Amino acid sequence: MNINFSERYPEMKAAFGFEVDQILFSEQSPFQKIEILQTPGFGKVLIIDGCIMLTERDEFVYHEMIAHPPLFVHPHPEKILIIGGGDGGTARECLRHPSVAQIDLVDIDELVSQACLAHLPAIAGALLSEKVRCRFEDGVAYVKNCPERYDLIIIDSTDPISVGEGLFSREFYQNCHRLLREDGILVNQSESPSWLPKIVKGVHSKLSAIFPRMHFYQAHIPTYPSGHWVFGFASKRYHPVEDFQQDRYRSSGMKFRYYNQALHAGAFAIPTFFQELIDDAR
Ligand code: AG3
Repeated sequence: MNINFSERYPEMKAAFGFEVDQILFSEQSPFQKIEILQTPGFGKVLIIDGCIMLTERDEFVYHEMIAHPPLFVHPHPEKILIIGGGDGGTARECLRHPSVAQIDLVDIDELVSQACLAHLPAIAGALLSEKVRCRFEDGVAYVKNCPERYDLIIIDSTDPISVGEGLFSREFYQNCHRLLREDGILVNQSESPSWLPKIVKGVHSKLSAIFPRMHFYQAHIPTYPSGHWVFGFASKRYHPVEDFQQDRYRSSGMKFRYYNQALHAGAFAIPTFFQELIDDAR
């Protein structure tokens, strides 16, 4: 077997590699290197700066889990802000909820969306919805000056290096808090407690200092570092499990490939080592 792409994990002195059939897209934008590869094992794969952003094989896990848990806790999610998410996968899942009337999507790099519209239309097609307003600018600056108010903010970022770094800062979270209505919810992709504990701990200490409720929930995403991935759920009012909107979930008739009612509650149960990591004040 020829491994012709591998994502390196410097923290672990390890890597994850796979065969590539064809390079469909490879360009350096002003912000980052964007590649879309055709692979025999994972379908098409979107890579940014050498890191796997999504694969056709398992993107449903990430996109269902970043969107539906908060959307089934908020009683009437209407207006959503997505920061990052230029591939369109998160917008696609949000649009499945009939109450969602407007999605503002702010991604720094238009080339990601253009590449995904050309090569991953089943994911990026959501960007063409009339409910979605795409703005290609820095999310950190957007939340600083934005006059809008939202029910839900979803931070679908890259890792906290390069352009993603500011999206993990206290000031950014503070501005997001201000943009949320009085019962608003913020969800962010928070990396891996197994292999990137410092990042997860940082997200916890910053968000729990700003929001009255802050919980993590987990998902198994095989093509991300360690496969053990978590999302932060920071909320002004609602409890992520007690306020699950069971009736709306049942009557929606929506079918998912990963998410379901039992998993909604189960995802918020976290392993002991992870609980100890965030309880440890150091
Ligand atoms: N967001 C990126 C998750 C981080 C993956 N990290 C890594 N491979 N080192 C995914 C965007 C999908 N909408």
